Amino acid sequence: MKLVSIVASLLVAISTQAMACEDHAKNTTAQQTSSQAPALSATAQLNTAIQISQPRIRAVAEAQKVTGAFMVLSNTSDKALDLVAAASAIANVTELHETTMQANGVMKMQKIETMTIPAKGTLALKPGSYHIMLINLNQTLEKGKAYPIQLSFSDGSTQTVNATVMDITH
Ligand SMILES: [Cu+2]
Repeated sequence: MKLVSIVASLLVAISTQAMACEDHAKNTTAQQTSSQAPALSATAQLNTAIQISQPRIRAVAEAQKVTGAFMVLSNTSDKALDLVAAASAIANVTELHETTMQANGVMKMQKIETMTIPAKGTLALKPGSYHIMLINLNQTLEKGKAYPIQLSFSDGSTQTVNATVMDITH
């Protein structure tokens, strides 16, 4: 009788442990999935009116310490929103810039404080237009690799987007 009860309690102990392990495994999987989601797509983030697509950084020669980042910002809300700041650990200075054509036909780039994404509209950051300037790069950017850029918007929201380094010709 005694032996039977010992075996029975052992079995209970073993099965409890097995269940605990299974639960743990499930939790770990769930945590990994949720922590990976933002890295895969900036648009997966909740509570934001801005969706970001095609984030990219212009590949530059190692000696060049300045480059530009480009992307498309889509505003899903019915109010215009501004991009008010950008930051990245790969550059000592990150600025919002606009390139415009001067009256004399010369392209000129200047720092701007904000860029507006119209209500229910998009703003394309692209060469020869709006862009994010990464100044004093503090590391060599590897082609094909993605680097995080933090964006702050006028509604107080922020998003981190992973921009891939690639050849950008136009
Ligand atoms: Cu610039």
